[in-house]
Amino acid sequence: MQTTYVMIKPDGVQRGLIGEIIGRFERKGLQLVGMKSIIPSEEIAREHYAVHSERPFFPGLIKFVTSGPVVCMAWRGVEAIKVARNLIGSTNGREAAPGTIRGDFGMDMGFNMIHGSDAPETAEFELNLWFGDSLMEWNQDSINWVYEG
Ligand code: D4T
Repeated sequence: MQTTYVMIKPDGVQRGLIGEIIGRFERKGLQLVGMKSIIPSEEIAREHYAVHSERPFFPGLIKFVTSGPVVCMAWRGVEAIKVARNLIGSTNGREAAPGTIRGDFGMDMGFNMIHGSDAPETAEFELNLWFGDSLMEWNQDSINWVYEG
């Protein structure tokens, strides 16, 4: 099992898409092991996007992600990182495949509604950054009807 960090960004919250987005992860068969809504501090936003700190879009990205509430989530499942990225779709909503979150609701590169970890190391870093050690360990009975063996 893998756990991945997923975050609905301020544009997704502003547009009233929280329920729609969470429902897609839930219906897919992933297990929710962490969730909270906060207005991110500049400090945590800068850490989260540190890899982009030298890029020209960095200041705008930090301003955007700290502009209002985000929904932080941790989803668990077999290959959860890839599964979540597939549900999310490619970065630019205009090019993202229909059926994906960005493909169905997005028209922009910066306002792309949602973030998902892109590798195991990133997931570990991001889960620790946003949740520390507060993830929930629990048995979801329906899992027996999600995976065959
Ligand atoms: P995140 O990290 O938010 O899940 O998005 P992606 O993994 O799909 O895309 P990314 O890391 O390349 O970009 C991070 C974040 O920066 C915004 N962005 C990106 C932007 O505003 N302008 C740009 O040119 C790029 C490349 C969008 C997502």
